[in-house]
Amino acid sequence: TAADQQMIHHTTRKMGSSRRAFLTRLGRSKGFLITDTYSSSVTHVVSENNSGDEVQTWLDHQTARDVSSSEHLLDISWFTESMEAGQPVPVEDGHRLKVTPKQNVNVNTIQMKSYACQRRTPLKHHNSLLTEALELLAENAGYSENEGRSVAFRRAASVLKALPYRVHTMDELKCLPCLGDHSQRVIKEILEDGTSREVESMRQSEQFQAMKALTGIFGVGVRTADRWFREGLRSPSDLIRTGQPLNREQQAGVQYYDELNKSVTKHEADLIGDIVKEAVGAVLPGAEIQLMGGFRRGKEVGHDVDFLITHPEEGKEEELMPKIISWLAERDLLLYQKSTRNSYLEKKDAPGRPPNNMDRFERCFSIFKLQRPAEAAGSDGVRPSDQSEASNWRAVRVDLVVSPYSQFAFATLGWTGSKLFERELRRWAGQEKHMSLSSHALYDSVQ
Ligand code: 8GT
Ligand code: MN
Repeated sequence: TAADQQMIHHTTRKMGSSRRAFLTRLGRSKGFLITDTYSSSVTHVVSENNSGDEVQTWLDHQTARDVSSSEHLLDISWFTESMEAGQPVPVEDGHRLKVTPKQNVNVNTIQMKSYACQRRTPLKHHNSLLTEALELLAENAGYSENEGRSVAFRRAASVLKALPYRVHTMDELKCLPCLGDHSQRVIKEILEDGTSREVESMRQSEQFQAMKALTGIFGVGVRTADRWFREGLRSPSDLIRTGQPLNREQQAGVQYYDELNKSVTKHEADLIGDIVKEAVGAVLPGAEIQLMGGFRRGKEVGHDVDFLITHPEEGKEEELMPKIISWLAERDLLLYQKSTRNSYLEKKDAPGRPPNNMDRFERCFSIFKLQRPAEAAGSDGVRPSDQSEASNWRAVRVDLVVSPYSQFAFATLGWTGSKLFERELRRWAGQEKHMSLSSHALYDSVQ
């Protein structure tokens, strides 16, 4: 038998579906593992009456394909011989489909789905030079409160991330969705000159840098940053120097500015996870916690750490947050915290709907005081110069969210991100499926 071998019948117009079904049944009856859809664990791709190039092109367009995939591309003769033998016969040259060595891949036929949630978007991809430029434009559009433009640039970047190859010419982009004129102009510039003048001058501009610095303060949104910019302020130190009135959140943001702008590692996220687990376990045994956001997607660094907390017995999770916070505060683990109650529970004075993508869960925005490992904080060793004298801890932004068990699946989906992916998922649900998706539920909009 061939339990460790996987195959797929590559079907096109040339291998009809009934023939394919027959061969699949036959193979399976002999213990061959045959998949209905392509995945990166497939080892043998079998086709009938297709040229090697056709099969290769088809393979290149499979989003499940790893860059490192190397399957046998085989003619049906290998399959029929294997059927007769009752086991996979050794692959010989005669079985192999001939593939023309690639020079210029014919990429114009690529099938790129138009919603980000329908595609695989790997963290490591082939077009970072282009996507970084487009994401910078998105960031800048966000600073002028131009949400639509910002999302358009992010969508364009996301399409390029999904491409299984590096883009070399504009021709290769012809059939791709979501690439607006402006994005194309910038891509063209970078392909031709290696860099885009528009993007570079924006990156250097005083306004962009000031907005980045000011919105980089915890508790400061675009509107506030923009007002400060127009008043001539450029950085957190300008706020202190001129004695700007700051709310409690912003004060913490300015106080821990440098630390909060250093990325959080997965290791640090896990350490914080252990602390939160201990806190939750102490105040409500049986409660469950889950690491969310970028780390759940496999990122190695992030700007904060997100946790979702629930309890299998519906209702037990109510009022859990204040208890967790007291437990943490008593142990001097919090530098700042602000909780909001579950807004479904405050019927009387609650506003109609929370803004846009905010949900109604009980939530805590906090800054954790995370102990550094002993050697890093040691008094005699060499210390990183940017670390303050006596500090044996660092500040880390942490978001805690509590969800009732019945909504946990939706909350998990909604808090995994990325922001664009979530947005596209909701858009796809609404436009294509006529359903309404939130972090609380999925509704059929018609029924
Ligand atoms: P990071 O590495 O920069 O932290 O990246 P991230 O973890 O992907 O981003 P994040 O800003 O920490 O957001 C984590 C997830 O939570 C994202 O999917 C984002 O859409 C989601 N999120 C919020 N606020 C809210 C909210 O109020 N409701 C819901 N449902 N999701 C939210 O950031
Ligand atoms: Mn996050």
